[in-house]
Amino acid sequence: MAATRWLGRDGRWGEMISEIRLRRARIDLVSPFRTSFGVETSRELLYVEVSGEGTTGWGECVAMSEPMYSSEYVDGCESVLRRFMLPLMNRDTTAQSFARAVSGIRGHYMAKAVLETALLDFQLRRDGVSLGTFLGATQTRVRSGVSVGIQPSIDDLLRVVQGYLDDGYQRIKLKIEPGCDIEPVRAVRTTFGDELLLQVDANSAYQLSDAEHLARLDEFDLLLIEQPLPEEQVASHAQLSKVVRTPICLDESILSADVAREALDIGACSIINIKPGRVGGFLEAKKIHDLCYERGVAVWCGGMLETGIGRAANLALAALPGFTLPGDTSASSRYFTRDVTAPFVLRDGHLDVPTGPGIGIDPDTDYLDSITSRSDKVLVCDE
Ligand code: OSB
Ligand code: MG
Repeated sequence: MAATRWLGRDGRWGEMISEIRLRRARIDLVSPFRTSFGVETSRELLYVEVSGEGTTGWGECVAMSEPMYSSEYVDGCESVLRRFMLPLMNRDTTAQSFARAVSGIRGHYMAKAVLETALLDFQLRRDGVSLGTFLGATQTRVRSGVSVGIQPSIDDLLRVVQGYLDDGYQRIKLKIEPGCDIEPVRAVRTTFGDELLLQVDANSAYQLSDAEHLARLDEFDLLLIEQPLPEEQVASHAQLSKVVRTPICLDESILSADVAREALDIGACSIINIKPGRVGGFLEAKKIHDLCYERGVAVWCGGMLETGIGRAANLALAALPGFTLPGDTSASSRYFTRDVTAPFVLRDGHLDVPTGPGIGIDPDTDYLDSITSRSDKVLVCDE
């Protein structure tokens, strides 16, 4: 094939995109993950691969199979990508120009994020720059926390938490829901002591009328309570924060840097969970980080049960200076018996930030192919 090179805005020659693929796969989780919105036993996967001139950039979609965490779901992401986003692409589309091109499409953050990330990985690999360097990372490794699903009994919970502490996790997050909140938190705090960094995540399961109940969590000295109320009820979180002393952290509600600014301005939260997939990609995630850093608001990197592709990218973000709290950036073994990349391994309670070009890691294609249900070429540019 003829060499397809283009002169970029920056005056440098770069490779053009010759092919984009959408890959669908599924991977089993090592144990069921129960939250207030459902139980996951496996992860439906959608990867975007952007290729040209022997380089491939990867993106992993964070949407789940059902619209229970948020309105997005993986089949919906694939649909909106095919119908409305991929048609906006050219051979020389960059992550930045893509972000501008899709700014008129409402919502669909997770769909935007997966393609934007694949584009960013493609161009950074081409340029030999790591995602961490591009974003402004200042840390070479990040502290790891772990998100613990709702367990059948308190005994089970204590056993699971003990196992994670033995692994070296530096912070425990307990999923909670009405009827399964005060007592499990009390049991973990009592068993593991006051030094344990402990927080909870309700995934929008409560109402503002539960404020007095949630205030009962104050005695356990939690780092934060994550997304207690529905996504749309940002202002109610500001009300809640007048009753509950535990810091409120928003996850689902924070869909952009603009929402983050408004939420902070009205006192709806004092901490933000940044998930690139939830906000449309790493460019927006970086804006949220910068806003919070400027204001002295702590942030941490959330997770969506990502495989190694998504995890590598999250680690680059989590290495920015404002990420002062341990994230849900756990080791591969917390999720899968075999990851699609070389496994991310906990060392001394940390994960290393990849340093290679782009996201800094490649999938094991044989293994990935073995869990792939289909891989469709969706854009081919022939010279
Ligand atoms: O709310 O943070 C959440 C997983 C899937 C969807 C939403 C959430 C989570 C987690 C696990 O809490 C985070 C992880 O370990 O990847
Ligand atoms: Mg959450």
